[in-house]
Amino acid sequence: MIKNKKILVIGAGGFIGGHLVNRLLKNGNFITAADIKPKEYWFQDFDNVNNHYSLDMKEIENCRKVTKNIDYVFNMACNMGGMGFIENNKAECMQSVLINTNLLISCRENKIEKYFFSSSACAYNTRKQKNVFIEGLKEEDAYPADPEDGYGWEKLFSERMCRHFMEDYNIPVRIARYHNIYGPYGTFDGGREKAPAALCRKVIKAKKNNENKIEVWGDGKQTRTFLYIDDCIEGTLRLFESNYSEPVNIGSDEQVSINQMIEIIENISGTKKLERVYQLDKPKGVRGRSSNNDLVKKILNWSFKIQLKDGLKKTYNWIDTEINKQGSNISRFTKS
Ligand code: GKE
Repeated sequence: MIKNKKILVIGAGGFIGGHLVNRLLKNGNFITAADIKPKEYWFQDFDNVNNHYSLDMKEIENCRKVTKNIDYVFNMACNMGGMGFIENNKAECMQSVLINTNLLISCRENKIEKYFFSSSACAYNTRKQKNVFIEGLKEEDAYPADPEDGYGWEKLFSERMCRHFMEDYNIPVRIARYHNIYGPYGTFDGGREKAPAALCRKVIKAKKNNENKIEVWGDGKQTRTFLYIDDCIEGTLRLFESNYSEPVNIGSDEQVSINQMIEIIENISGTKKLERVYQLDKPKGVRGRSSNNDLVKKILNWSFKIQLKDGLKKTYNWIDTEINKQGSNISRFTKS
C-alpha cells in the first residue's frame, strides 16, 4: 500500500481522479490535487489535501509548478466522455497529448520517482471489435494500430510517449487501459456521460415522469463490459505498486448487450418494462468490446470483484439522489 508519499493527482476534480484522491488520502499520503475545472465544479470535495490547483495542464509552466517536490504522479486528466462526446470532439480529445507530454517533461526535470498514465480500451484496434460478444481484447490487440478516432489515438500516442520517457530517461511508468469505468460521482447528464449513467438517468426520469419508453442509442444489441469504480481504483493501485511497465487491461469481462444492461437497470428501479426507442443515428462506437484479464491476473494476482448488477444498483441509487437534489441546483455532474 502506498503511504507517506507526496503524490500529485492530475484530474483530481474528475470521476476516477476524485475516487483515487480519496483512497490515497485514506492510505495516509500527502496529496497535491490539480484539475482544469474551478474547485467548485470538482466532482468531490477534499478538505484535507495538502495543495489544490485549478490549472490547465496543457501549459508546461503549470506542469512544472505542480510537479515540484513530488514523489509520484498519477495522470488521470484528459478531455473525454462517453461516445456522445468523443465522436463529436476529436480535436479537443487529441489535445490531451499536451497534458501527458508536458507532464512527462516536467516529471523528468523534477525527478519524480514513478508515473501513472490512465489509458483506455479505445486504444484497441477497432477492426477487432466489429461483432457483438467478442473474445476479450488482449493487450497485444492494440497493434496493428487502428484505435478510436481522436481519443483512441491520443491514448495510444501517450502510451508510447510514456514508454519512451521510461526507456530514455529512466522514469518508471505504469499504464492501465480502463474499460468503461462507472459508479457514483461520475457524469450522468450534459453530453459527456457514458452508457451506464446515461441509461440509469433515463430509467429514473421515465419512472419519475410515469413515461413508458426510453431512448437508446443504436439497436441495443451492441456489447460492452463495464468496471465499477472501486475495482478500478484497486486495480490501479496494485498495478502502480507492481514492477510491470507495459499497458495492462483494468476492466471486467462480464460482457452484456446494452439491452441486457437496461433490463438490469429496470429490475433495480422496479419499473415496468419500458419501450426501447432505438436511435440508430446516435453515436455507437464499436460493435462489441470486452477485456481479457489473463495478464492482470498473472502479474497482479487480481481481477475485478463487483458484478454489474451490484455496481449498477449503487450507481442508480446515487444518480436518483442527485436528481432529487437538482430541484435546488444544477448538479456538477451534469456539466457538458
Ligand atoms: N453514452 C451513451 N448514452 N451511450 C449509449 C446510450 C446513451 O444514452 N444509449 C446507448 N448507448 C450505447 C452507445 O451507443 C455505445 O454503443 C454503448 O452504449 C457504450 O457507449 P459509451 O459508454 O458512451 O462509450 P463506449 O463504451 O462506446 O466508449 C467509451 O469507452 C471508454 C473505455 O472503455 C469511450 O466513450 C470512453 O469513455 C472510454 O474510452
